[in-house]
Amino acid sequence: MTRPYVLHYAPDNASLIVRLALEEMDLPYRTVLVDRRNGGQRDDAFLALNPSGMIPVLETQQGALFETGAILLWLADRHKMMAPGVRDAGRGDFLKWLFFTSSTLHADLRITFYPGQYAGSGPATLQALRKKVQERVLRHFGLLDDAVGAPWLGGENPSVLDLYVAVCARWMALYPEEGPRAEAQLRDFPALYAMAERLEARPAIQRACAAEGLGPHPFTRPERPNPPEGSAT
Ligand SMILES: N[C@@H](CCC(=O)N[C@@H](CS)C(=O)NCC(=O)O)C(=O)O
Repeated sequence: MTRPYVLHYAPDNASLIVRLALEEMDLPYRTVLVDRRNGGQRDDAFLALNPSGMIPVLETQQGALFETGAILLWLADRHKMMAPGVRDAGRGDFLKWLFFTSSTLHADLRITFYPGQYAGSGPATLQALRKKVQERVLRHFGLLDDAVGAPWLGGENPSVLDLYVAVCARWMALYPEEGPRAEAQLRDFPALYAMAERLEARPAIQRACAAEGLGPHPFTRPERPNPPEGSAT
């Protein structure tokens, strides 16, 4: 019998994207909460799974996987769902935007969430860094908006890329909890907004979001999470 996957998660963290994929693919999994309030992602037990100390980790029969984009691609390829196959016409475009989302959009968003990990500690320096990077983030969403196919980012079917971009848009609207946030909403990107609206109507997405207390419109009208356990930060 196949063992269930084990998702190490915190509510509304990057693990959410993996949970959305697991629910959409209808794969068996259980979750282990990482206690963010007490820095659980830096515990020895967690570091043994992901030495970079970042959430998510997905335990699989091939060992512990980390990096959101890698996990999404691994699941999609292994289960032949939610991504064009290696020989499909849309594969190149899919990979290009998946890597853009992971290594450019998500990486830049991280700087706005944790500016202290990237620059000196003075409040003015951190605010200036955040502002600069938020401008970049808006440009990235603009590029993705232009790239949206019909009706999904990858064309006719929803892919893990749609999940990744929708969650990044949610975070842009909600975080950082304090300090200036990006001066844009998903509504400013009409093709992405329409994609996100379709996504949040899907039962699997609603199940995953309910499990983390994200409200009925997690992407188009995002609210602060009210999770049954744990905390986002
Ligand atoms: N490149 C990583 C980024 C993951 C990431 O930023 N995780 C956040 C939670 S959403 C985290 O672990 N933050 C805690 C920290 O950086 O100390 C990935 O794609 O998985």
